[in-house]
Amino acid sequence: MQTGDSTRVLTDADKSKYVELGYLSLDSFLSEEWLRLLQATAQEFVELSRTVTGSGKLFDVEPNHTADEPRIRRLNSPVDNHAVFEEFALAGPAAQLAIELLGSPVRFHHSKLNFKWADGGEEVKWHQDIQFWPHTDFTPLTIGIYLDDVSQEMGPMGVLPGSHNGPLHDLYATDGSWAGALNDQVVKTLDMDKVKWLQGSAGSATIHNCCLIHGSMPNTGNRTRPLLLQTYSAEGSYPISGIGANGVTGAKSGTIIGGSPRQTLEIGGRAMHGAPDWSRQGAPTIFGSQQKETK
Ligand SMILES: O=C(O)CCC(=O)C(=O)O
Repeated sequence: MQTGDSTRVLTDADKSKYVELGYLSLDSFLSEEWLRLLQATAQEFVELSRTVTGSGKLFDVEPNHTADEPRIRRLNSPVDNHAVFEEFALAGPAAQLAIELLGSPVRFHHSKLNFKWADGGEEVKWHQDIQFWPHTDFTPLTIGIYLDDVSQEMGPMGVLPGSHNGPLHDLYATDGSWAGALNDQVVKTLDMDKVKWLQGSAGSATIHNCCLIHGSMPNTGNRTRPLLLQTYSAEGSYPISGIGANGVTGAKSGTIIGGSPRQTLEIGGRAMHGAPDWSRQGAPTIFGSQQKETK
């Protein structure tokens, strides 16, 4: 997929800051046109959510969600569910931003729209992302777009600068179950005075590396906090199957944006040129490949 003309939005200083601190916050990143389009598309899903009574494949809703008073926690995989979200993430401004940071081409991983509803929308506890969907390197990053103005009481994204260079924490609870969050004892050892809360106007962007410790407080404000998130890695970084969400990240997961796949990768410091991707059309046998038969 091509991205068309890319408007450069990041300075060298922005890129250095991302490498050093593991995050960026870009105020008023989106054009008015894209912002209105994304807001209207998100609203279509709010209306659709009135027809569901509980969480399912498309929506994760709060227990008190009703048709009259929708309370959506998350729209799953927006890219697979609406052409506007697909265009935005796979060819539009989010894709261009990913290319600026990771180089061209990039590999799309997944998207989600976290609503964090008004008057009590739930917190996201401190965590790192990479344990949820390990890759062959640590290039994956997530680009978030606020679809409304987000002030402190609305539970903006909170990040611990520089923590992407620290340990990869265990996100299991002490009873051995998956918690998806850092253990409280570990959180107590972190210098939380350094946390930056990324407030921003509608259309602002947040970017965080997959190893950065981040989370957000409940929304105690009276407006919902829609945050559209999309994750990319460098083209040579591959999700490792059989662990976490890899393999269930949607039909568009793995899309290469801004060029062609090279099938080169490095694992444990050893480089190789891997076979083509046969995951969609099926693999030929070694006999067929060596005799040059087409499948
Ligand atoms: O919605 C948020 O505030 C944070 C989202 C997040 O960290 C995640 O979904 O991994």
